[in-house]
Amino acid sequence: MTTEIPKKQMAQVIEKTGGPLQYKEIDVQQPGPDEILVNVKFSGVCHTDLHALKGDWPLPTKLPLVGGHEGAGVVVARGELIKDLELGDHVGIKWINGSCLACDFCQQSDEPLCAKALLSGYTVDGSFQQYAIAKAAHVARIPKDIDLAGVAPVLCAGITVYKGLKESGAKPGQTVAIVGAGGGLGALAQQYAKAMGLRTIAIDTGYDKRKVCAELGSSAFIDFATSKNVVQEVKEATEDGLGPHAVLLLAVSERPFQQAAEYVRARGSVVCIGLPAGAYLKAPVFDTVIKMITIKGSYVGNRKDSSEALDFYRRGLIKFPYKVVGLSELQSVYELMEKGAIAGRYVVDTSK
Ligand code: 8ID
Ligand code: ZN
Ligand code: ZN
Repeated sequence: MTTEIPKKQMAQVIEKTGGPLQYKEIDVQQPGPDEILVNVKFSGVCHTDLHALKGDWPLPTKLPLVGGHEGAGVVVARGELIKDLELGDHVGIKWINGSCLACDFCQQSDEPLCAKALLSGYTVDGSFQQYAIAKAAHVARIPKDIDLAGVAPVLCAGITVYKGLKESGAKPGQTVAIVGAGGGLGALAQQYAKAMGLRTIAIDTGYDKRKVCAELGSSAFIDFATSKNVVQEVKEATEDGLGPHAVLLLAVSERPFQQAAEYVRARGSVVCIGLPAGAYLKAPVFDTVIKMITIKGSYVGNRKDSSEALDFYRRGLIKFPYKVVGLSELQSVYELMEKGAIAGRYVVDTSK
């Protein structure tokens, strides 16, 4: 069952780790029995895509690789087993492209922990191409009244920070410190937190990010590059001076991972989400014990987290700054990202 699908398409291809990226014509693949072919319209650019290009993590990527895992598009072909998706339906390609659905983790809806999980734009080709393959069971179902460019960053950044906020245990009225607040995940985190009734303190650097964070609703902005004492300033930014109830670590540098335990409130939680290359966590044992701090990791979200995160967006609760550029310009987006010069998210339009 197919509509008219070209044999060739444009894609951004990584031939070898470290790059360069090659914008070129490649074949359009055919979906297997449990897969769909998605005509990707827009794809968000996550810092994970840059980590994949640079080979930052102790997990090899497939090569050659088409990156991208925030792909929003339209179903144009489906495998013979697929009954619950129609041609023309809008779907989202997420980081978790597929999982076994049978292992101990999958049975408990912890699909990201599945040892056989397929990762879009990492172990399988992702959304920086016009036609991408995804397992039908895992694609996000996107209602047709949602704009595809704006929802693209929700498909990784949105789901991830929404899950991270849930994992933090912070309750309505409490305060969460968002570290890396001016970046893609950070911008969305402030909006999800607000929608969940939480207060936020933003930590990042520079005028643009300060401005963006104020617009997104954070009550304070701490500039990590100019602050004389980040720990003290974060504590002082909470109403009673006792520090935030939770910390979401979204930064792509190690330093804040060594700092958060010092300013989180007693009984509070530190949630690690950012994945700086080769980084280690550090916390004083004494403070961790006598403050009863929880330190944990949080990794994307399951299918239910995904549909909930999409629903927040659909209800108009999640607004964040994003810029749309052509897929052909991906390299220049990475250059800005490397410099930390992106406030919010870039989204690529695969038709340009
Ligand atoms: O499931 C997961 N755990 C998951 C999902 C998606 C993404 C993890 N990630 C990871 C990415 O791989 C990346 O390592 O989250 C990290 C953030 O992704 P992003 O938001 O897409 O990156 P960005 O837009 O470049 O934002 C990073 C921000 O961190 C700030 C930068 O200024 C930038 O705004 N930052 C840095 I670098 N050092 C900082 C510091 N010391 C800092 N902010 C505060 N304090
Ligand atoms: Zn991502
Ligand atoms: Zn599994």
